[in-house]
Amino acid sequence: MSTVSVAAVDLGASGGRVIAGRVSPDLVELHEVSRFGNEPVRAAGTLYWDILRLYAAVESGLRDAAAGYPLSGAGIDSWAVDYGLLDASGALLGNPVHYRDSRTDRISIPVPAGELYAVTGIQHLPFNTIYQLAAALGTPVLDAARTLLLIPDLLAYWLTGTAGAEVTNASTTALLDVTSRTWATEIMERAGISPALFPALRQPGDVIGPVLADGIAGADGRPLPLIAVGSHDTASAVVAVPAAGPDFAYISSGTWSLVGMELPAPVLTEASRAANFTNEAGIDGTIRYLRNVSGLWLLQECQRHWGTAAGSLESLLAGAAAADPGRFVIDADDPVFLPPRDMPARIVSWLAARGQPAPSTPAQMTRCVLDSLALAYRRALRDAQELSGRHADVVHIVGGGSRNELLCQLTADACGLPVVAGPAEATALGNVLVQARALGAAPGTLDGMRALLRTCLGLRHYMPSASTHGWAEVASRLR
Ligand code: LFR
Repeated sequence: MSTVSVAAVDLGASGGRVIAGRVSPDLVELHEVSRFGNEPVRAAGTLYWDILRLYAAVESGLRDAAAGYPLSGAGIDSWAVDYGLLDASGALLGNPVHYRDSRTDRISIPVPAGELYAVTGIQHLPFNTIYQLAAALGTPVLDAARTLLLIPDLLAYWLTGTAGAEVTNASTTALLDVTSRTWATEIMERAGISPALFPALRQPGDVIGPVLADGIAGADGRPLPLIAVGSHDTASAVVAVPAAGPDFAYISSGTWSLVGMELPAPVLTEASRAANFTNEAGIDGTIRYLRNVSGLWLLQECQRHWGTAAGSLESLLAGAAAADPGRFVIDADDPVFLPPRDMPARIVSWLAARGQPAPSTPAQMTRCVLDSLALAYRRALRDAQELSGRHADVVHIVGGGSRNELLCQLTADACGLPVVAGPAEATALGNVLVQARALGAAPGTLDGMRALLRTCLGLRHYMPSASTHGWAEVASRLR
């Protein structure tokens, strides 16, 4: 194995980055090349992604990466479910709509939930692609559409001219058969969605094509291959969970918390559907068996509402650490917390509707959010183990939330399990490693890639503290 440099484009709901990664047999290093915002735009009542602005930032970040590093590949990951539609000439039909837009409120499809789950294994989230398309049925835009591309695939199309659908992200549409890992055309037809919209599937590690944009070349001026990675950001993050054995659970902690386990096969039982667990396609045929918990979004939206007056994140967390534990808890999974705007008021009214007192300071509110998240993790991890029949003896927290020491400790306490925190850069690391593996510079198996990460990452460990029994009482308040 030699040393390679690759560029990882990682787009999240609030910002994106281009990162250069260098991988050798005993080292993985990341260097941030550029960082940019991702501000959705509301126009005439619809919430859109500003996709051309994002594309411009991706192109310019890749240009800088190519100028600074001898690149052998580039790969793109982003949030899931959202898409752009192309007309017969390949032109984009309108801006992609944001998954937090209200157009999918109260949308239903003519496929019974049990049948949909048995085929796709996807939990019910109102914004799944299948519901977004159901909401768009009969609109001129959908009528004119000939190709649907999920966000990373759309950017890849603009960079290379090649259309395709990377399978880990395709699984989040609820239009993929999770058992055969092929498009679920029968489900599409029953939902009134044309199967012709969906391009051929590609696998992580496949070369999509050379980047055609000016000024983006590989080492020595050679064409730069764009390589498919786990293009769903969560799939890339799970690659970089530095687990040493099979008995682990993970929390990919960012705007969302994705809480679950890695399984060899999907769990498609009625009990699993009722518990709203998802079976997303992972790397190397694995299943990401998890539940979406409304992660640090709750706190980010509170902070957006408070503005700078409430102080920095550090001061809020210090205040939260000193606040009374377990005093205020909400059900972080309640869909009322999905849309943007005035989160503190929504939390207060959620508690008031249940006759419970509400936090009155930002520090108390922050504690309420963190306690509620820890409680939701406890619930999800218990359910995941019970429904899958597998056992976890450690919880890995990866992503930006792994830096939040209070949340890590509360998670250890609430779950009664040791927590290993890090890497915070899991998504970029997973993106980089899957490219490096395709180029022959990283270990060939998930276990091997994780072992490599363990040798070069500083991880933090949290043990459950003696007071974990208090969580049963806190949990009982939500029933
Ligand atoms: C996390 C994530 C989740 C997905 C949500 C919406 O960034 O990709 O996995 O459910 O965003 O796409």
